[in-house]
Amino acid sequence: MTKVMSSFYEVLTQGRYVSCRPRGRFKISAQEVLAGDRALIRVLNDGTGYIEEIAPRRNSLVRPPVANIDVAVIVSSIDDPPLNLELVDRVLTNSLATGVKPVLCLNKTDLAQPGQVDAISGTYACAGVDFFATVATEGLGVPDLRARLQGQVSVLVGQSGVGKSRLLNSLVPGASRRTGEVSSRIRRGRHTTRHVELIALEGGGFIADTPGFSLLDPVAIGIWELSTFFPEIEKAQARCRFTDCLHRDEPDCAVKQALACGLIPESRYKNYLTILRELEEIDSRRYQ
Ligand SMILES: Nc1nc2c(ncn2[C@@H]2O[C@H](COP(=O)(O)OP(=O)(O)OP(=O)(O)O)[C@@H](O)[C@H]2O)c(=O)[nH]1
Ligand SMILES: [Mg+2]
Ligand SMILES: [Zn+2]
Repeated sequence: MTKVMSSFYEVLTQGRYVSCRPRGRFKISAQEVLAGDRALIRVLNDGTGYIEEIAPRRNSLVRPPVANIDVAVIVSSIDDPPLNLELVDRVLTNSLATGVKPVLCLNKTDLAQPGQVDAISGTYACAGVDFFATVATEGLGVPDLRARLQGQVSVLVGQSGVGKSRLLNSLVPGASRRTGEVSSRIRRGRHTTRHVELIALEGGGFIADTPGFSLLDPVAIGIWELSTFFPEIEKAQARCRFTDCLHRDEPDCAVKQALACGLIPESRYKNYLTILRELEEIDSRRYQ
């Protein structure tokens, strides 16, 4: 399923796009289908088709409505909007908790101060996350990112204005002509939220642009589970004195020691604590 609109969906089968409408015995409605779904379709004589069955999903997102995603490309920019590593770590955590592999793309690196890109790249090397630096407007760094996404189903996520649409156009020349500009700024009041389109990548794979921000809604994560999404924290915590250490104010905390000697980046630890506090608040509200 490459595209889901309110009255029809588009299915790619054997190299051909088939427009499907709800009909037939099952009448699967647009509410039940997501871009990214794998479907069994029946093609009619006039070349259109309908869906008979949707295969079980490996994962799915609500915003944007996409299923069976391999990779979330978390796009941020050096400036305009300013870099926000707290948002990056939140989306990164939600992505991992949803079972979608995150990849970081730092865009607008033409606006970076000397050494800034290396510092951020170093921070996420500690976190074991693939990192790409790009200038979407000039195509810099785009071939490496394209190679990483080959054969995968990916979504571009990130704040409005970071350059997701420019990046998509740089990854797949001509993509905007096919999709039209999808922007949260022009989206207001129009029913485009369900309109997600997977664009075929040359050489295999698909990618979807998403307007505005996604993967930001809180995902149910247990407080003890959180550190599993921060590999550098998880690695250090084996040496904490208490096995139930949350690495806040507990004595003999190996995570705080690792932080002090630079093995854990400050921003990552700080964002871990922020997310932890939020998860605790959600928990306490649930048991009130
Ligand atoms: N300097 C610089 N500007 C860029 C770069 N990439 C994109 N821009 C500019 O940033 C602005 C926003 O880019 P978009 O691609 O529309 O941003 P978006 O993430 O799709 O935003 P939404 O659709 O609102 O979510 C545009 O004016 C782009 O030309 C870059 O690498 N460097
Ligand atoms: Mg856009
Ligand atoms: Zn600890």
